[in-house]
This record gives sequence, structure tokens and C-alpha cells, in this order.
Amino acid sequence: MENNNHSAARGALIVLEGLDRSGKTSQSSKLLSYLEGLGYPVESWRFPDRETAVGKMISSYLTNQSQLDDRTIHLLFSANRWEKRSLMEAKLKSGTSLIVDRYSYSGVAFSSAKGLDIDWCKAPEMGLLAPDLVVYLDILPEKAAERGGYGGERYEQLEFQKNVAQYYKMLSDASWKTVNACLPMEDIEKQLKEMVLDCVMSCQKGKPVSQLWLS
Ligand code: T5A
Repeated sequence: MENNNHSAARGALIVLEGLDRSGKTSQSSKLLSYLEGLGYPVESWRFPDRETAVGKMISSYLTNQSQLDDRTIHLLFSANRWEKRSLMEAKLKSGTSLIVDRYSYSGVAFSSAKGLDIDWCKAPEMGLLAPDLVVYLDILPEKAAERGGYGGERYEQLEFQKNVAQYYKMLSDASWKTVNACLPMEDIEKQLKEMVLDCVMSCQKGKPVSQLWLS
């Protein structure tokens, strides 16, 4: 195993997106171990971050313990990213790569799928940090629904997830990498490792940190 010191260069912001149960959490932890094994400073993050005060309100909503207006919960999801922005920037600048399970695209896709205006949904995300890589774990909603634990949270409903998938398609652009999330986990892991290592290495070469703009 390599044990290089890569900490002088800036870290990469890598985002995994996809429907509920597409396998983001499983793959995040594999990528974390992989990059750590290569000696890169790296952390695994997820949104919502349910540990903060805002995150606790979100978690209560997702588990149906509280009710919130659609716009209110949308802005809370966004605030949950904003409250982490400075720390995110500091980590990246100090050389730590971040593997992030869900980001602004989840915010826009899920809220738009409820019927909110997509431009209204994008607005509070402007100015967050732009990912260096977005990987979409592509799975048919019907297949995701067959996976363990589905249905426990508010948005884990087949018809709604079908709608979310349409909005993800609208949001994706040529820079996104799509991986078939129905492949065996090891095959997905292999593809992700290559993509992520490329990205980490290009950020090390001095690619600047930029701000998010959702077109
Ligand atoms: N949301 C989120 C918003 O509305 N707005 C926002 O701004 C944000 C950030 C919570 C909800 O909030 C919404 C989206 C969500 O509805 P969450 O906590 O990330 O978001 O919820 P989930 O996406 O459901 O997270 P999960 O951890 O439940 O799903 P993952 O991470 O996609 O999947 P994972 O890895 O846990 O795997 C699920 C199951 O599938 C199996 C795993 O073993 C596990 O049992 N699995 C596979 N099985 C076969 N083949 C494979 N390749 C497999 N990969 C995984």
C-alpha cells in the first residue's frame, strides 16, 4: 500500500448523487478507505448532516415526526449545506478531499419533484462550493425500492422517486459521470475508484475551488 504525503495540494470535492437506496453510503465508505489507503487526507460527509440543530429539524421531518411547509424544508436543507460551507472550503484548501453523499442536486431534484419551481429551488444553492466531480448512481426506482430498509422515511415512495429521477435528468450535464447502480457493488467500486483518483490528482495540480452555479 502506498503511504505518500499528499497533504500540500488542495483536496477534491466529490459528490455522489442518486435516488434513495442507490448505494451512495456503501460506495462512500469504500472510496474513503481507498483514498486513505493511498495516503490522501480524505473525509466522508453527507447531507443532510443530521447532527446540527438544522439537521435535527430535517431528520425529524424526514422521519415523519414533524410537519413543515415544502418551501421551509427546502430552505432548511440548503441552510444545512451553508452552515458547512466555511468548513468545507477550509478542508479543501488544507488538502483534504471530501466525499459527499448528496449535495445541492438532491436539494433541487427532491423539492422540484414536489412541484416547487425549479429556479426557485436552485436560488439558495448559488454560491456554495462547486463539486469537482459529480457521480450519479443510476438505478430504476423500482429496483431501488426492492433494497433493504426502503419505505422508512418520508420520500421513500415509488411514484415520488420516479419523479425525482426525472429532475435529476434535467439537472445533469456533460460533466456528470453516471454509473449503473445495479451492477455488483465491486464493479461499481472499481469504476468509482478510477474516476475519483483522476479527480483528486487533477485538483492536486492546482485546479481552483469554484462556486456553484446551477444552470
Ligand atoms: N433530501 C436530501 C432532500 O430532499 N433535499 C436535500 O437537500 C437532501 C440533501 C435523506 C432524504 O433527504 C432527501 C433525499 C432523501 O430522501 P439520505 O439520508 O441520504 O437522504 O437517504 P438515502 O439516500 O435513502 O440514503 P441511504 O443511506 O438510505 O441510501 P444509499 O446511501 O443510497 O444506499 P446504501 O449504500 O445505504 O444502500 C442501500 C441498500 O442497498 C444495498 C445496501 O447493502 C443497502 O442494503 N446495496 C446494493 N445491493 C445490491 N447491489 C448494489 N450495487 C448495492 N449497493 C447498495
